[in-house]
Amino acid sequence: MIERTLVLVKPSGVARGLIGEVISRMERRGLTIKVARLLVVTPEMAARHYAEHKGKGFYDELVEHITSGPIFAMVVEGPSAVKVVRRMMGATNPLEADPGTVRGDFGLDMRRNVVHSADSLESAEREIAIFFPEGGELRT
Ligand code: FUP
Repeated sequence: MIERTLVLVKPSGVARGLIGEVISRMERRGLTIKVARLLVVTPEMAARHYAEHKGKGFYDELVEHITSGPIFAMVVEGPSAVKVVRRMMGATNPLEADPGTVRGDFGLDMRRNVVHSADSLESAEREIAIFFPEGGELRT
């Protein structure tokens, strides 16, 4: 099934110049970038995005990092895009991420794990609405 998902290059990835690397991996795989933007995440957007983690020990650091500088947000489309992209990004903890994945190739720090991608179709739509309030479709 053709799906769409949300991918973020987090401030750590943008600061390290990895936007192009992440885009290029997805393009080479055959996925399509439907819409994209560079933006600074507000504390309100961060709270919506990380609502499931509120109250956990690492929550404050998570919000601090995601709001610390520009991020690059993308809506990405392709066959089974949610699962395919998650596998390409690698395990949440870069120490466990396989080589060949973005996190496995570029990260060692859980708090600065370079990228995020939605973990289900429901999360993808919820998250797209946060970063693309106009709907995540390219407008002419
Ligand atoms: P992911 O879906 O892979 O981005 O991971 P989660 O939504 O589970 O976690 C979001 C972020 O919280 C991760 F990028 C890293 C951070 N995190 C921790 O720091 N400690 C944890 O135990 C779990 C997640």
